[in-house]
Amino acid sequence: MAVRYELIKTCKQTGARLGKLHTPHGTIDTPVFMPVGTQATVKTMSPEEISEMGAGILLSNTYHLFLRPGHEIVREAGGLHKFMNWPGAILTDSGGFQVFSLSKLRKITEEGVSFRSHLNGESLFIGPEEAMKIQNALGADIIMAFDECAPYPADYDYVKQSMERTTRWAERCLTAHERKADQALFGIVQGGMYHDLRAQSARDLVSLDFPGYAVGGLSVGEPFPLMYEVLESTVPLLPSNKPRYLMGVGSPDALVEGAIRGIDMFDCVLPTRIARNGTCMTSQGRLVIRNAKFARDFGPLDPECDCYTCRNYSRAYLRHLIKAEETFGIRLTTYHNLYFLIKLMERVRQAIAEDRLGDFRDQFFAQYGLGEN
Ligand code: PRF
Ligand code: ZN
Repeated sequence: MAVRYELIKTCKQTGARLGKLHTPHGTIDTPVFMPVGTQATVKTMSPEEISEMGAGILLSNTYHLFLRPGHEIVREAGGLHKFMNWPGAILTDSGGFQVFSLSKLRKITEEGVSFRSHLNGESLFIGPEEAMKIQNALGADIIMAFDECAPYPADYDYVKQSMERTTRWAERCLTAHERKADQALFGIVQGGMYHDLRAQSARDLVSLDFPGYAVGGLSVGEPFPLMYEVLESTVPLLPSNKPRYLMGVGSPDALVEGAIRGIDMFDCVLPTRIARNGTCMTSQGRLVIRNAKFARDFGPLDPECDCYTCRNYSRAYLRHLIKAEETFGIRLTTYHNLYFLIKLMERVRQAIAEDRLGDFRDQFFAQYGLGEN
């Protein structure tokens, strides 16, 4: 078994799970936030920095690495871990989602998705078999089934067809996956915002017996309360002895609310993306460092944070670097945002261990604020 989930305990106040994810590249404490390294790098960060901030698992993308440099080159390099010099665990997304958000002229059929590369317009195709072949070559510890993430909003019949096809694709992925001994293939529950479709998707995928399950198709523009409702109806249908991964979710409030609803793993480009335009997650909520009011603020970015950035640099200096478009500024805000989410999850795990995640949520939101943060 490539990946084994060990449930340590559930929080008596909320039902959140404290666990361990044992992988061929280390054991990860869960709930966990996974930084995103789309192109086999977490933008502007070295693997040493990522590891120093406490991350043990990264996410990378099949779609991007297939287009460039090509999965055969990564295989020749000895796999993704070696290629990018990352000793920890890696999860690769299947390409199903990225092909819809990035490529041009895509066409979905029962076979898979035909599309044109967003880099050079080349006509390409990825179906379940190709997604497995690419991910087998990349060699991540956890690989994802090829799915379709329905847009929001979408009508019932569209979402039903798409969800049922995603299940058929999941079966084809299981058949095509050639490295079951050292790569765990996770199934992805779809079904949009429709509870009965989510339930059908969960039941069908659970009967296929994947080593882990993701909840896909959320955080696609729906209001947060609706996402939480879908989680409440979906997560209880997943087996409690396997990990559960909420795809593409990374705002602090959704991480805490997701953990409370039984999610073990999260990923999102949010912390790294907003860092690059100078938006920082702090204990007091989001802070836009470009703001004129920080021009003479010589205090730390977040007084409650003890990351490298907050220990050594002022808001005024960070504002200057970001406004001057200096790479070092982006490195510092990226480091802080990732550190903030990684430490948040550490606090979430501690609160679960002490059966007080409900209290922690209330305290956290009283300071951080609510909303699309
Ligand atoms: N499917 C896949 N990757 C994803 C998603 C999905 O539904 C999402 C949805 N927020 C993010 N990343 N394969
Ligand atoms: Zn900091």
